[in-house]
Amino acid sequence: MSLRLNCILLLIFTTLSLFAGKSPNFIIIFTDDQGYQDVGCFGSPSIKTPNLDRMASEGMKFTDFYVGAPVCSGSRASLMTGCYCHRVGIPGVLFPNSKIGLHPKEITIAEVLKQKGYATACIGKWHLGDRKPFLPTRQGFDYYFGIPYSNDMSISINGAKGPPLMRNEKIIEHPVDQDTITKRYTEEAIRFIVRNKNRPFFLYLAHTMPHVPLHVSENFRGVSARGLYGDVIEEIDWSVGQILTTIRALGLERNTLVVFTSDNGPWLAKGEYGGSAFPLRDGKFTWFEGGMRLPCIMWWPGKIPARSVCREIAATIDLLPTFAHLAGAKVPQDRIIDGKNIWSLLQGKKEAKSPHDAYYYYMQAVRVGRWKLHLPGSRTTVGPKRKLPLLLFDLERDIGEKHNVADKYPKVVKKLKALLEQHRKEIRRNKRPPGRILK
Ligand SMILES: [Ca+2]
Repeated sequence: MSLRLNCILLLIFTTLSLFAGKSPNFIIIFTDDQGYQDVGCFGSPSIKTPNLDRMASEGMKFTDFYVGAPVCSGSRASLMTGCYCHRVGIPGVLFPNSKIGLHPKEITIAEVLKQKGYATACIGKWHLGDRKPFLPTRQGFDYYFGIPYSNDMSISINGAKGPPLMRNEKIIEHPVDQDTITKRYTEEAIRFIVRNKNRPFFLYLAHTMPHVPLHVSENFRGVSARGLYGDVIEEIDWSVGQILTTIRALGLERNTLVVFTSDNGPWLAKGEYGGSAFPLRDGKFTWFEGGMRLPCIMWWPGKIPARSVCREIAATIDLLPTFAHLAGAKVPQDRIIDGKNIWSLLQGKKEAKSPHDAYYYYMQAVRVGRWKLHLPGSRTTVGPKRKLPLLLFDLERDIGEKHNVADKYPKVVKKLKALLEQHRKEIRRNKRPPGRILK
């Protein structure tokens, strides 16, 4: 065949596939309390994650990827709504039976994609309210299967205590057998993908692990050099492999964007049962980098360049607008959405820059390019308890936030402080309430 004919055929093929108009599938794999270092390709010295490493080598690794809160519910509120968590009234952690939940009128990623006829499933930890009006089934998901909050939270049924397992709006097991939970989430996820292979789908797979208490199935007990925590991550890695293998086996890899990240940094007080954020400072509950910067990998063969690394600031709040853009769906226009479309970053364009001139950490710190400013009193879970002063770090030179350079750069301090004050005022002015049950 001549080169020319080849070119023409290629052109016809490309045009046809462009006009096939097939909306892409989206999968978010969201782990719980997994630290920045707890993936092989993010530098773990002892945890083996061949599937995540392969995902990164076929896709894009994000080195500066942020969540919306250093704790579970706030982080999930941000992911689901594309907003800073204080804006949607869910900054903290919700407990079982809470009368508060993500407001039913908030528009989740699932609801955005529903406009375009997506099949949607939430499998795993929800943690945005377990009372009926707050469940995933009331927030745009066709199907829910999972533990509705953290696995260390417990309810009492007929004298037995522990977290429940739910299918849609019913408790189907109590207390849930957590040893098999990662495996069962994976099986449910695969069933959902296979069932919906011929239509666009959105799968939100939010693992219960590696939040303590750690549980792992028989096949993975004792496999890791990093002890039980490593076993748990290696089972999650297996799960990622199962999902990607299913996508490939169904021939969906050129039409499916898969995002892997964690909800907040490692719970360092748990010692060997918690993760590591090295080389970042601190972990969960704090807005040091270790609390809110997480390992992130995005995968879409043919669309996201293989072996690419993005060092621009990006965040979970950006997924809603980015998915909406790719699906041809509308981002809500009647309210403020903080996230931005980062499709140009995913395409690996050299000139692509973060759409965030400033990224805000939990109303307490701000990053502008290389600079990060903490207001006085930043929370810390490591070392002696003492009130920290105003801090300025140069993250380019000091990724571990060790050297406070506030005295050296008063102009930078002034600028970042003004931005942060403005952000705090703006959020207080334009925040929306959480959902509340009166009785
Ligand atoms: Ca968490």
